[in-house]
Amino acid sequence: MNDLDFCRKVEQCLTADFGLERDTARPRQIYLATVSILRQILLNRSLSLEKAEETQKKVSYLCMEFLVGKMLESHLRAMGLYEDYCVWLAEAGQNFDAVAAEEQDPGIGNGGLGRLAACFMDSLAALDYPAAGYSLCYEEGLFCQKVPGGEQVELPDTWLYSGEAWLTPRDEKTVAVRFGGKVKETWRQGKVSIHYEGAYTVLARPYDLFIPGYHNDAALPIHLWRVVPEPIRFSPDESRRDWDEHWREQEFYSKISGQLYPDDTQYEGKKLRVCQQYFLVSATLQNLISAHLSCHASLDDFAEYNAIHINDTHPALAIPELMRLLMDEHGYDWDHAWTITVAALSYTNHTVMPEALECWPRNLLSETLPRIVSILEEINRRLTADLSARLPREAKKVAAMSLEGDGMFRMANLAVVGSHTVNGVSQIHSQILRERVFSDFASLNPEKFTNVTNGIAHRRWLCQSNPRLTALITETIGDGFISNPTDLERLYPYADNPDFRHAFADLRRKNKADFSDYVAGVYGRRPDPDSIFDVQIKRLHEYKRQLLNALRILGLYHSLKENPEQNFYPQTFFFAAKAAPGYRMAKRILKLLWCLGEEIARDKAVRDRLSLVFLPDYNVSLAQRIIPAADISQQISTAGKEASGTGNMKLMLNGAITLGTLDGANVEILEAVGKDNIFIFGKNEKEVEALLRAGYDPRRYLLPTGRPKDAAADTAVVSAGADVVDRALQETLSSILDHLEKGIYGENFSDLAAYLKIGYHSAPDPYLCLCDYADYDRTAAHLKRLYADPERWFAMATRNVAMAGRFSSDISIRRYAERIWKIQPLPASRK
Ligand code: 26W
Repeated sequence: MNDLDFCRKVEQCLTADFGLERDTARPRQIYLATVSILRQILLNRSLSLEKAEETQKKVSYLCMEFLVGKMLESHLRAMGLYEDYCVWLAEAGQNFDAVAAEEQDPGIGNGGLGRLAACFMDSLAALDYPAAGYSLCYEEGLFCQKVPGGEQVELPDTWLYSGEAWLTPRDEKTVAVRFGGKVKETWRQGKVSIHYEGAYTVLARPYDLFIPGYHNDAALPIHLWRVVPEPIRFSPDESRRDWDEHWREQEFYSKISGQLYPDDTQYEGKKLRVCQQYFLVSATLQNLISAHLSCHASLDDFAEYNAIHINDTHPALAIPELMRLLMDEHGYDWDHAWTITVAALSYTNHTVMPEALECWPRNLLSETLPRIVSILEEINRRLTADLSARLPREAKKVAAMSLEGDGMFRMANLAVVGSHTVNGVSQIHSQILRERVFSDFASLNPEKFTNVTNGIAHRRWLCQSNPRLTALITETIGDGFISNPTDLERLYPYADNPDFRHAFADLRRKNKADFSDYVAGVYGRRPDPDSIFDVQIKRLHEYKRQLLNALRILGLYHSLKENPEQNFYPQTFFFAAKAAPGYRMAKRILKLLWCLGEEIARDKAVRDRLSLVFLPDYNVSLAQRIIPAADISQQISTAGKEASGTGNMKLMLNGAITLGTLDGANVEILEAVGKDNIFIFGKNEKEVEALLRAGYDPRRYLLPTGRPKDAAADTAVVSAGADVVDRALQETLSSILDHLEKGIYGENFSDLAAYLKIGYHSAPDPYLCLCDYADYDRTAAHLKRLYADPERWFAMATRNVAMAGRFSSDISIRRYAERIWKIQPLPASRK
């Protein structure tokens, strides 16, 4: 379809669906009509893809989250319709931004994991691989965040108000998923047949969201499963039904696709989470099996045509569920079913934090998924028998590798055992998986473990969100990088070209002014675009150490108060972050950031040089606005804790300079740009481990209590493990902690001071804020001094952009396709 046809169709849709003309229609109706036509085009494309896929292996990417971001502009751009569509709107006196503003950012994801899944769909489509995403069609996404008075308030994210327009219900693909009840096994001639008594059946219907390829004919579906009520037919069975029980169950199971990550602190919440996970995997596998059988004689070759990818442990029940379907519904014996299952499945671990190594209580699984429990037990019986034979004198090791322990089923062990390949998401993270988290499995089966470093959709994170930089790059090296991201390396020599650097500096200044205007419009205060924009944007978590950043800002504040005449380049610190609703410490840190911002903003003596802006409701759209305006990218996690990070890549791609630890993909960014173009500080992963093992005592970094400040000699030096702690550092940190205790903007933060000093649950701050402070402060100060030399700064920025191509998700996806999924792009002949 050409662009004119497209615009004409939108016009026809406006008339047919709403009885409106393009010049009188409201933006919402134009938005709905445009999305409706885009959806029809993409549905048609994807149907032809389904046909092509019959003869080729495809990947199914299972993930509890897909943080796709707004789609109107990105889809129009990918489909080559954007420019003409804007002109067409303008001719009718309409404006693209007003139409685009009708789209809410769909918050159907938490953070890194969900955004990665969305970037991967973009690249799979751009590279024309046969693929589909699978997730749930949540009625509510992750909460919308408000922060009145610095307290996080969580409002429901009703993304479907504008998001529903993108969805195509695929009624014909509806399947049934069973929960609860009792399972009866009947054995006849060595074969088992399974009957369910009193199980509750939930219908799952996919609502498809399509992702177009970049300037090609691809349209990949993300199938979002939604609960639909089962039709009740009058039959003798129905008349015997216990209706009260039925309504109770219906109320519970109708919530399966209600909300992303419901609170699971209580039993009911845990049960709901398990049901969500099983609902996703059961519906998905049934869908894949029936698609396979529609064009193949049997499931013997299922794994030759299907690569099924488990993202984090959330969809790990795909392993026993595929076994169940193969054995109970399709008559396979155990060994054959197991061979098919392991050959089809692969698993990515996305974090080493304990919350992702999910464990489900045995009683909960037995009550909810009785047949799955019997399969898990059998997998485990065979696993532990095999391990005991191979490791005869290592009962402890075998117990640690078992799928069951302490009354829990361990999903991470299950995911490792039931997959042919396990990968981490950066070099250092994959190494930690091999050496620590899954070391016992890796020593038995080293070839199972590999690495694929994460990547980002550079077409969204550069071409779409930073049009000025994209224009400069295109003028300089052409537009080849849009399809071949490593072409950006041709920009490298321009780091030494003053004209290029000045043009870069100019456009950064404009991006900063635009962002300041946006902040002023939405939040009331206008940041100074001539100050350094120093950015930390990510989920709020102790290991990401927003607290360390806050401590340093307090340090700068004190120093400005004590020495107002100092030469201090104005600096604005931006934070944006959501805290998990039940995460008390994260909410306290958020409150500290907010209070500190307010206190500084009211201090006339410093506010022109130092400010802290907390931007509420961090989401993809806000990231797209702030990243092109960032000068400094803070990636300061405790080494060993951040699996990869992808914000670090997005900021680098836009020319921000990283201030970070040797963690996650920072390690590879350092490798790419060299140590003169990235600023690394702090303990490395091995040192962190050693220090925590030896016992970390944060009080070493503080003045001894009970001693007046000036009683000790100025030059006193205290040893803190391998560190040398001088008295000036102790004074700085003690006065920062005193300030927390005295209160900031009327709020007392003694709890945070105590956490840093003595910790809670009797363990001192495991994220080592005080320990890394001195090196952080030194490195940040050095980086800041460089900002005063724009020639040097924009040379570094240029090198960062030039070397960011290797972090495009196009590169990651090619690796997954070649090394793990063994899939090929669709042949050009399909068109
Ligand atoms: C509530 C349960 C839960 C637990 C873990 C929900 C979501 C998770 C995710 C696995 C956490 C996550 O998003 N991890 C991030 O994944 C990114 C993509 O691989 C990495 O870049 C980040 O480093 C990692 O924190």
